[in-house]
Amino acid sequence: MAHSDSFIPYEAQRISGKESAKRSADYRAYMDQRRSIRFFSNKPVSEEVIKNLIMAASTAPSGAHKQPWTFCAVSNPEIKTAIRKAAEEEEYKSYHGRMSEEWIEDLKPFGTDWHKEFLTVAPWLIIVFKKAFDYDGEEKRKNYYVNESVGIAAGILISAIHNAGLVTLTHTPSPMNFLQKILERPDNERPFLLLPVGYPIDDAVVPLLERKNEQEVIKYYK
Ligand code: IYR
Repeated sequence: MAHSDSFIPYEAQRISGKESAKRSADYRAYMDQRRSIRFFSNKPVSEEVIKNLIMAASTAPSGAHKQPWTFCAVSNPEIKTAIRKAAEEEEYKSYHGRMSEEWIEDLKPFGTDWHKEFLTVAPWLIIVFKKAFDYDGEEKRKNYYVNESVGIAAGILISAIHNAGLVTLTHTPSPMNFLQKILERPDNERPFLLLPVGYPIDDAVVPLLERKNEQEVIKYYK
């Protein structure tokens, strides 16, 4: 195998099979409590917490370890207002003609519409950008498996948010180039996902949904 000259020993966790079984069951149950929330409180969340969530996400594996992501953490009210205004303009057009009838029908159980109040109410918006390529000075450097890498980082971020007792929602206004403009990101960065982060209001509700069961999602080949 080709070798880097800088390999270091891996510190394995060395836990027993029994402990693995317990931890996996606990984590499964814990993650099963996660829900996408649309009703945010304006209760503040510290910058330290946001930093930890993002740096946990940034541990994600990535193609050739290029770490092709930037996370914009927005608490500035004027910027949140600008994002909400632009997102609602796009969403209005989507809900009034751009989305297919099937799509509108599929969204009925969630009660969503073009209003995106959470974009100004939640204390933080994290906007995940994918880096199509990187700049090394003037020179362009390739990134690999960018969508996969950034998708994995977003998944870890969502898990970290839940673990911190906070809630989020994967919001994908479409098209979302306006985020690149408002946040003045360079031309190698494209918006990937927008996550409001905060606490739910006391009387927040979520749609009654069922998750697919083991038989539906796992096909064993033993
Ligand atoms: N982006 C729109 C529509 C929307 C699409 C899907 I797929 C959802 O699961 C939820 C909403 C919006 O944010 O309202």
